[in-house]
Amino acid sequence: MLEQYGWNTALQNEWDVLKKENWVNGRIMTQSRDLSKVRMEQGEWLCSLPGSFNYNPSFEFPAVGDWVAVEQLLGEKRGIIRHVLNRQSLFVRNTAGLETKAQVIAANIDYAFLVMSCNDDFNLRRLERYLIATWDSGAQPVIVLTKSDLITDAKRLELELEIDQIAFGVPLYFVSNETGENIEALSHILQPNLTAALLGSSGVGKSTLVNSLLKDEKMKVNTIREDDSKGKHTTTHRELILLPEGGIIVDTPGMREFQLWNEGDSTGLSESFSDIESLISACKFNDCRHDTEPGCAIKQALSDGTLAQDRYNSYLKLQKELAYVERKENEKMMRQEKEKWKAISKTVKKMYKNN
Ligand SMILES: Nc1nc2c(ncn2[C@@H]2O[C@H](COP(=O)(O)OP(=O)(O)OP(=O)(O)O)[C@@H](O)[C@H]2O)c(=O)[nH]1
Ligand SMILES: [Mg+2]
Ligand SMILES: [Zn+2]
Repeated sequence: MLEQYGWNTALQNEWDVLKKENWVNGRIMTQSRDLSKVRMEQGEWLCSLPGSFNYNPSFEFPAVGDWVAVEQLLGEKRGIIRHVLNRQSLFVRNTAGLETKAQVIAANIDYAFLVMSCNDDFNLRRLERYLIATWDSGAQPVIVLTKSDLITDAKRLELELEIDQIAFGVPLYFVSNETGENIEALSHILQPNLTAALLGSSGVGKSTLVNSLLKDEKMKVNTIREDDSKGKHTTTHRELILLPEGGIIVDTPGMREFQLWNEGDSTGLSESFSDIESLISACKFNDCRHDTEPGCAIKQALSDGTLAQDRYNSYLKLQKELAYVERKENEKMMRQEKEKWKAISKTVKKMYKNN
């Protein structure tokens, strides 16, 4: 029964070692500050989080899609989340603001459906960001362009060509909740027991897409028909939903800004920009700064037009952004380490004084 929700042998093996008396396994369906709805074998339970989870950064904080161990309250259909099982993938962003802070969007997803609408919302540079985050998450990206009913064939071709320049080999679907285009194809990707998360800006039609896949009006959608509703969020929390054909989908509130997260192990940039990375390896000098050096493959590609200036600029910008987050994280760690040693040396000094 939990297999329906994605439970597998790897999780079972981990669970066999981990489980204690009164502990029950389940998957987080929705998550608010300190309450989660968790799907157990026996149904849906409302579970709370002990104070020990309330710390920053919030990586360890249980998220939608997580498999957790719940300590059952004696004889009741509720409990306390005690442990998060190993995550098979994790989609994270950096919360907007001055401070860098990781925010987990969804855990254990097989596919990241990167949703943009064909009209107002479409932005190639944003798509690059989402792709990097997806490669780093461990999930497979699928590009979903919604509202295909609103564009001409010429516009469609143009979008296809643009995307082909930055997302080689990533599956791309033009989708319409109006005409039903490619809804069937998406539900085909979502084989039983596999999980996909819908990721994108507000108003692009994520919840409407869930309804199309459900063949039901379960999700609340924006009823005001503007091009793309900006700044108005209809969906307010992340939710995991079981589809009739067996797949699992996570609806999320639209993200206004999408900044990248990096713990120093990001390979998403190299994966997303393999075109640029292979040019760099063709530069004559290993330490080429692609500035005035002779035999620079980047400069050559920029001048003959095989590499678009916009794409190169984007690469440099994202590289800087990732380096910035990593530096901030290192600083934070060093500060914490320093505080720890300060506390230890204080205790030791006290001990000497007392002797
Ligand atoms: N023309 C057209 N309109 C659509 C399509 N899909 C959704 N819409 C409309 O777009 C608007 C926003 O749809 P939602 O599903 O609420 O968007 P969302 O991405 O879930 O937005 P948030 O929950 O705020 O993140 C609604 O008015 C939908 O009716 C489509 O395929 N074609
Ligand atoms: Mg929504
Ligand atoms: Zn160079």
